[in-house]
Amino acid sequence: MWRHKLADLEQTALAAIQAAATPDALEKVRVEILGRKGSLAAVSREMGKIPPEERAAVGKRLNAVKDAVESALEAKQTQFARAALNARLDAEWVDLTLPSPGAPAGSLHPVTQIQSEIEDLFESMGFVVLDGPEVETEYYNFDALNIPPDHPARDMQDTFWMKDGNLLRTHTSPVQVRGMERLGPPLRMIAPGRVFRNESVDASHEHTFYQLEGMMVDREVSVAHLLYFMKTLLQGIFHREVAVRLRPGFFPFVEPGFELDIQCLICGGKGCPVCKQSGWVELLPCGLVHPNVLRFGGIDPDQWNGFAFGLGLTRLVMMRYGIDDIRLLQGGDLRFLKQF
Ligand code: FA5
Repeated sequence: MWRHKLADLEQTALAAIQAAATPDALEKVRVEILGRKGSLAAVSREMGKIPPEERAAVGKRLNAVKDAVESALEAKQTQFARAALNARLDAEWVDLTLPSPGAPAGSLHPVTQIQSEIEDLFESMGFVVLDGPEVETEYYNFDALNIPPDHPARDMQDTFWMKDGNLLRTHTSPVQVRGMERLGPPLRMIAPGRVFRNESVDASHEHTFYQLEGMMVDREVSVAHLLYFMKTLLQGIFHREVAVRLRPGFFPFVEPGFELDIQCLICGGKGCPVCKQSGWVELLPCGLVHPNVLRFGGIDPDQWNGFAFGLGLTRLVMMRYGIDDIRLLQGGDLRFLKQF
């Protein structure tokens, strides 16, 4: 009778273990069989009722059932653990043979892009591209441009002075003089670059911004030549007619001097913070090179003359892309820069 009871118990227990579908269900089965109030414990408690001559055999059989149940439980637990591990490995699976996504690509800053376009345009018209130092001498930034010490024009451009008497160039015009010295007449040059002014910053003024200087020296250069190149420049950048106005402008290094303004493309001329509500943006001051400047460059003004211009490159970029605050351009915000 005990033999049958234990055989039934073993069979039921092993079937329940096999049927357990989850680790929780298996644990429940384990407690039902092996727990303190489980079916095997119930049999143990009844050992006293077994005739003494059968007790040893039943005890042995009971232990065998217990061992069989424990190894079935262990096998099932291992099976669950393996399945869980496989599921995790499946979820974390990576294909090591896939090509890597690569480093994120950067892009050229809009000022650099437009600078390159203007360089291409002027190179196609026989101009060379020159570079000049950002830390400049007083001589090249002012004196050689016909702005002697104590000249009120020095106050037009608030200057960052260095302790040694040099300065951060306030415009790209010093490259005119360096260019004349280097190339001699006749010459056609442009000089893009960074310039610095000690002035308060607002929607259209930065302390650090970009200009692009241009100069042509030849025989009998006239205002008509100047206007032709300025028109070609604006057409090349905007690819459409933009309203411009020319007014007299004073710069000691040109005579006559002009301010070439373009109608504000942010507000269409209605007035906004960028154009200071005037509808016009100062973009392209220019003029015929002053004879004194030619002399400083080692060129005889009786034989040669020329024109020069100083394009506000950063402002041009604002007009071209409709950027309504100059501070965005050097703010370092990649979300902004990624749009170009
Ligand atoms: C000059 O710097 C002269 N060197 C230009 C020149 C060259 C005249 C050759 C004649 C012949 P101005 O200070 O106006 O001029 O500056 C030139 C342009 O730079 C301005 O028209 C404007 O577009 C831009 N600019 C001036 N100040 C700032 C600023 N703080 N932030 C951004 N752009 C500026």
